[in-house]
Amino acid sequence: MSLRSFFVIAALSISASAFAHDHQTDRIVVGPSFARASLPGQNNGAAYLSLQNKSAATDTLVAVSSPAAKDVELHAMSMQDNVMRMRQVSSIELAPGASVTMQPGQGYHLMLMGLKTPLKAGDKLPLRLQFQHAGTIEMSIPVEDSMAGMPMKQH
Ligand SMILES: [Cu+2]
Repeated sequence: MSLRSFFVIAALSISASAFAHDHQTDRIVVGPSFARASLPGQNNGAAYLSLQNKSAATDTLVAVSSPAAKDVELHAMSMQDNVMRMRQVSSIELAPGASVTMQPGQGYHLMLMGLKTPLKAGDKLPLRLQFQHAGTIEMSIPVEDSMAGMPMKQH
C-alpha cells in the first residue's frame, strides 16, 4: 500500500466515525436535515429534520434545544378553517421502523424561538435532540437559504 492511499483511508475512517458519533445512535438515524436562513426582522426560525427509528420499539422525540435559540418548539402544520396554521406539539412519536421527514409547508418542523443571532446560509446550527429511549443526540445541521426545501426549488 502506498503512503498516499494510507492517508486517504485514515481520513475516511475518521470522518465516518465522526458522523456516527454526531448523527445517530443504534436506535435513531438522522438523515439530511437543514435550517432555513432567517428572514430580515424575524427572530424566530425553522429547521427540518429527517429521523428514522431503527429500533424494534416505539421511540419519541420529546425535546429539542439549541445554544443558538432561547427555545426550540416542535410544531405541526394543520388546516383550520381553510387556513394553514402551525401549532405546538409536545412530542413526535416514531413507530418501529418509521421515519419522519420534515419539510417546509407541511407536517412537522422545529421552531427556533428567540434566535440569538440571525441564521445565515452557510452557518451550522447546533441542535440537541432528546429521545425517550435513544437518549440525547447532538449534531449540527447546515443553514440553507430561505427557499431551501420548497417544492419549486431550482438550482
Ligand atoms: Cu412553527
